[in-house]
Amino acid sequence: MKLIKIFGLPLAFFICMGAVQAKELSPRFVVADANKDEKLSKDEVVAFVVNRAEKRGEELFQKLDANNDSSVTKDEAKGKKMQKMGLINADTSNDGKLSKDEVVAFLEKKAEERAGKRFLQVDKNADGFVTPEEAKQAKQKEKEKGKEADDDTESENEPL
Ligand SMILES: [Ca+2]
Ligand SMILES: [Ca+2]
Ligand SMILES: [Ca+2]
Repeated sequence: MKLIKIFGLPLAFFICMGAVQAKELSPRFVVADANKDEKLSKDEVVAFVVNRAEKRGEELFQKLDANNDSSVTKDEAKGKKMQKMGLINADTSNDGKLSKDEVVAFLEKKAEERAGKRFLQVDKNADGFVTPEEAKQAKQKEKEKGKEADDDTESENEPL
């Protein structure tokens, strides 16, 4: 009997914790919040989007590299989407081809810039942290405006 009492309490405790955690945090917010203080610092946001951009860059590169020779020529990168993303500018070595590193670096840089700008917009009280409430407000505002993300692949990187 004593044993049941001892183990009964922690169980109730965990159930309570579960209820607390059911607060509305988007899954991305939770992942991005590296130190789990339920606020996002700019560093956390940037780290999150850069990490995603890296994965996305690798996938994108594989898709673009039609003949699998580990470089993407201008022909291979000619699609509309590439132009929209400005990927042609990713050729930092100026050899007319894109390497995987160039594609990844390009997407990372873009993601970082975007995240920095967006962070300033979302952090309404400018205390350097985005709270779940601030993130929610920003989302709602966008919904009201009926604003569609201009690039679907970019919006999916947004933790805010
Ligand atoms: Ca945090
Ligand atoms: Ca190049
Ligand atoms: Ca804030």
